[in-house]
Amino acid sequence: MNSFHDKVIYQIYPKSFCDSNGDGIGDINGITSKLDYLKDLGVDYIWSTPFFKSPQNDNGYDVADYLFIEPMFGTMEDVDRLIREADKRGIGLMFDMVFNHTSTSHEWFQKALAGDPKYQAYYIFKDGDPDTPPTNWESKFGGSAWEYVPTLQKWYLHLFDVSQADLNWENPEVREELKNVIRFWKNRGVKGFRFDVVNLISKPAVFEDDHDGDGRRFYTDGRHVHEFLHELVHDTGIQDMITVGEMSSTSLDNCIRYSNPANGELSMAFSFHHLKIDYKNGDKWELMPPDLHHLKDLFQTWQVGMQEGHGWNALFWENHDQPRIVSRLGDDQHYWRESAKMLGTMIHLMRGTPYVFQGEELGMTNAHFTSIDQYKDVESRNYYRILMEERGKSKEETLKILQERSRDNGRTPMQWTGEENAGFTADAVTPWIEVPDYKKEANAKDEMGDPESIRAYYKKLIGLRKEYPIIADGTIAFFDDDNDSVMAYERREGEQSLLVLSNMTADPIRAAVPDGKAFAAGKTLIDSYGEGQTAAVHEDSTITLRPYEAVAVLL
Ligand code: TEU
Ligand code: CA
Repeated sequence: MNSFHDKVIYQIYPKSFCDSNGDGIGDINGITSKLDYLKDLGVDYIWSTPFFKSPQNDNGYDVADYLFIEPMFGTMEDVDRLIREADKRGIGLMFDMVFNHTSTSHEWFQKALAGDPKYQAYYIFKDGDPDTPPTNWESKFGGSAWEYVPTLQKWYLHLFDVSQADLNWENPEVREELKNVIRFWKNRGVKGFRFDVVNLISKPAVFEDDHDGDGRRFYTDGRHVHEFLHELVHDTGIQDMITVGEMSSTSLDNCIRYSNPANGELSMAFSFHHLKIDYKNGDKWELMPPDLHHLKDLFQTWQVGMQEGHGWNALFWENHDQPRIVSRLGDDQHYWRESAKMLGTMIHLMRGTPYVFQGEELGMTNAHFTSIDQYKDVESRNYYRILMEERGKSKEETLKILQERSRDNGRTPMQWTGEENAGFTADAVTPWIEVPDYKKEANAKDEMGDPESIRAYYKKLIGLRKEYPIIADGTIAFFDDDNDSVMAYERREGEQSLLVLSNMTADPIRAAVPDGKAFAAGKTLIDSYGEGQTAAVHEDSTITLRPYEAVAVLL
């Protein structure tokens, strides 16, 4: 198996990246037109979220045909050209395989609805009476996870939207169909794959009510998931390609198994525990300030645990489902640049492969929308109703929650310029989702010309990983455990040591370093306050970090 330790991946949400033909919707030719920008940033792969045929109820995660390009995004020729042009620049394309479910508009589901037993066996249909769903499981987007089909007198399972029917992976014919999808794209020159919620594919033998939760414990990291993944990877011959699985509510042990090269499953895994540290009682829709102690604890557990188990982490703060990190863990008003740079440093110098989500490298912020009409996301719109009607929140509270938690925070148009439509689409066009009024200075044009910009800093971080093998391959250990304000870790390779300290707060903080003298004599690789800015070491082997300062020193 290949290792991807020195690679950096850039995630594109095509709908919001660049509109090449003035219909207000980003498209494939838009991506192709920005390849030089990505080449300059220094990334190795692009992971694009799905642009396959889809009714777009969940912006493409409801796939109606895995082998056909949704016309609003372009054509197969456009995709071929994108792959070719990226390849010329040394950039590989990773496609997003949504294999846990299909759109209910998919031909397979339509045949199932028409009564064809072969295709009914592709999905999870259960007999039952119209008033009682087979189990009490809840959809991740709110409401029951089951939908009744009166003509069939059967229920089907949908862990996500009602238009996203779960596939039955226990059926070998389904697995063969999905392998053919991989083979098709591999033959067209795709260099890697991201697998959507792939730890949910194996459902239990018996479906029962969950009296303690929403049902996830019965299908998360399910009974055959490792077998199924191994088979998929093996039979399609993608062992040496870069692959990443999105793992929902997963465990460390399972992620080790998913990503340990000896198992022949995936190159790495996304887990989300570190992005729930501001969920009150684990509930996304209840606000709480971030628990930094918990964040430290989680990184330590996962970084060290994956290392011990020979697993490999995907490192990330953002994606198209998450709010913007500078608004979430930083301060997008008073310490916009400092906190964005600090957060980038913390992640990029850890053990794992970093992902940059479009606009993160510019310090793009949350949308700060104030009306429900501005939101487009199915989950946000469902919860707008649920929070008010079922959970008794006021309209003001609900809008405040969406401002913090909506997936649309990460889906506003990529800010190419500081102008009206942010250079995302032509001036006279209305983009499918609004460009926020909030931080117009977070834009590629202005930042490209500024050596102190967040973008220049991200470019430097990406370059460091390639220049210093200790970042790609060094071991990791954490120190200064008792200081909740500072994330402090050491990477080590042979005689070399790299110390990375990040102040996660708006207050100046004293942080301990293992050896003051050595630290003072070390070489600063990067500092969020700029070159030559690293603070002096005090007598007691501590340094003072300024608000949101991060520093990496090589000893
Ligand atoms: O997301 C899976 C997922 O469970 C979450 O990130 C989800 O959006 C969040 O927990 C809801 O609070 C993946 C895709 O990234 C997402 O865009 C899709 O909507 C989802 O799968 C279904 O395909
Ligand atoms: Ca377009």
